[in-house]
Amino acid sequence: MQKVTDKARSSFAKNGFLMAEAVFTAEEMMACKAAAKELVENTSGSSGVHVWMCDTIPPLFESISCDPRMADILRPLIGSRIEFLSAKPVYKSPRVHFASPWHQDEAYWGGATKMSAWIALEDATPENGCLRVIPGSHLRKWDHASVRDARGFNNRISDDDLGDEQMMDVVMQRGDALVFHDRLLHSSHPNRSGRERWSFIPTYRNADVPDSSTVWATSKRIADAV
Ligand SMILES: O=C(O)CCC(=O)C(=O)O
Repeated sequence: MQKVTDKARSSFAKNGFLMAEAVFTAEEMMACKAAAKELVENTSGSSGVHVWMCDTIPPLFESISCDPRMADILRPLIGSRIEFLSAKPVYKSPRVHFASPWHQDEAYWGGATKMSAWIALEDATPENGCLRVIPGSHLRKWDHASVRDARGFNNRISDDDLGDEQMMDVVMQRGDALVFHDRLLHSSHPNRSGRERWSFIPTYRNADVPDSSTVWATSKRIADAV
């Protein structure tokens, strides 16, 4: 079991994210990637974000999202009554040569604070499109522009609006999970590797906090007080 120390909790409060290393095994990540690939190929097949709500999610995605190892990491950050809401495999094809734009996830769903975990289904580097974050940006709400184009992500913040904010590349090994606040500004690098890049992002909230967001009709409790 991974222990989230008081120091890690304070760092999460200050920076808006927490890196948990080697949460899942390589075998588990390869199985999740294979399932994600098959499902995405059987639907649109397109590069980008593919969302599954918790009431229609395939069993393998649900078991990764609700795994007790994730609950152990989330409990000190969210509270003892954790609700799983939805999960998204993210596919960056070798032909995606543009960066995913900067945004706060909250701009897409509103309401109470949610947390997500960016789980690396394969090693993530600046070359293949790893995540970028701005530590501490979760402490305020940023104004997003509404944009529609082939890059997806209709709510965005332009690089110009970020001024001299300190950006950080999040280099990860397969099986690591980056838990982040839904106000943390994040984006991802273009994929210049010539190979596919897959990640998996489940989202959670505290069941005890009223949430005015209308995005989720259903949720699933994954952890109670221990
Ligand atoms: O995995 C990525 O490339 C970025 C995904 C992302 O920012 C999101 O789904 O909010």
